[in-house]
Formats: sequence, C-alpha cells, structure tokens
Amino acid sequence: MSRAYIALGANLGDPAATVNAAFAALSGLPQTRLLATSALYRTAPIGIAEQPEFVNAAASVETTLTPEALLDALLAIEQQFGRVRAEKNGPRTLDLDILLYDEQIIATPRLTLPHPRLHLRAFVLYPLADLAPKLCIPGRGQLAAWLPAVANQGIQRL
Ligand code: PH2
Ligand code: MG
Ligand code: MG
Repeated sequence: MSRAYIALGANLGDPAATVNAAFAALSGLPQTRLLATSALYRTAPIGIAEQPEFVNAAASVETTLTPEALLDALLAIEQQFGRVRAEKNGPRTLDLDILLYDEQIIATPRLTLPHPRLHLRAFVLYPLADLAPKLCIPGRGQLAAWLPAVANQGIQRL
C-alpha cells in the first residue's frame, strides 16, 4: 500500500459542490481507499488573475495503483466532471493533481513528484496541512515551514 496526497481545485460552475462530488469519486477509485479530506478553501487565482476565485481542497488516499495509473484515474474523473483543457492555468470545472506519492521523487514527461510548485502555493499547502501538519516534503523539508511565506496569497477557510 502506498500513501498519496491529491489536490482538488475548481472555479467554474458550483466549485464547492464539484469538490465535494470529487471526494466521492475518489472514494470510488479501484484499489484505493480514501483516508481523509481537508476543509474547503476559497482562494484567489494564481497565475492568470482574471478568472473566478477557486475552491481548493486536498485528500489523502491509500492505494495499490502505481503513480501513473493513479494519474490516469484522476484524469478520467476530470473528464467525468466535464473538464475541457483550453488555456494553461485557466478556469476549470475540476483539476486533480497528485501532490505526493510516498516519498517518491519522479520526473517523467507526464508526472513530476513532488508536485513542483506545491511548496509555493497557499491553495495547496493549507489543505495539505489539514491532512498532515507534520508532513515532510521530499526535497523541500517540513510543510509547516513553507506556510508563513504564502499566508498573503488570499485564502479563506470555508
Ligand atoms: N490552479 C492552477 C493555477 N492557479 N489558483 C488557485 N487559487 N487555485 C488553483 O487550483 C489553481 C490556481 C493551475 O492548476
Ligand atoms: Mg492538473
Ligand atoms: Mg493544477
């Protein structure tokens, strides 16, 4: 069994309802058990500023899927929720990103783990801290040490 952390993000339609429905979809994944879900957060868009606010959250799972198979499964859920890939970093009905998979460090064209920007983004770090406040990010050190630097990014716990 491996432990993976997944980031959820949505800013089209009813983002909070979508994130809650996505938790349910994660709990239905094969070879996978949903362990915990974070609070939902309203967050200011990072990257392209001119788009609706996001709702972000995170989930932890136990799985025997490989990282690649888990990625495929997450992309399939995004499709079910009507994800259309238009603009990079643009608005989306649902984004599911693998943040961490055990302590694995992976760099393939499809998958970079740990997620390369996770330590710089309040919308990832705060939900992740709900699930695992003492988490150590491979190559980056303690999650908690990164929180102060991102506290000004615009994040509100719902
Ligand atoms: N996702 C992005 C780009 N910018 N901003 C917020 N607040 N939340 C996101 O999930 C997000 C973003 C690309 O995946
Ligand atoms: Mg993504
Ligand atoms: Mg993303």
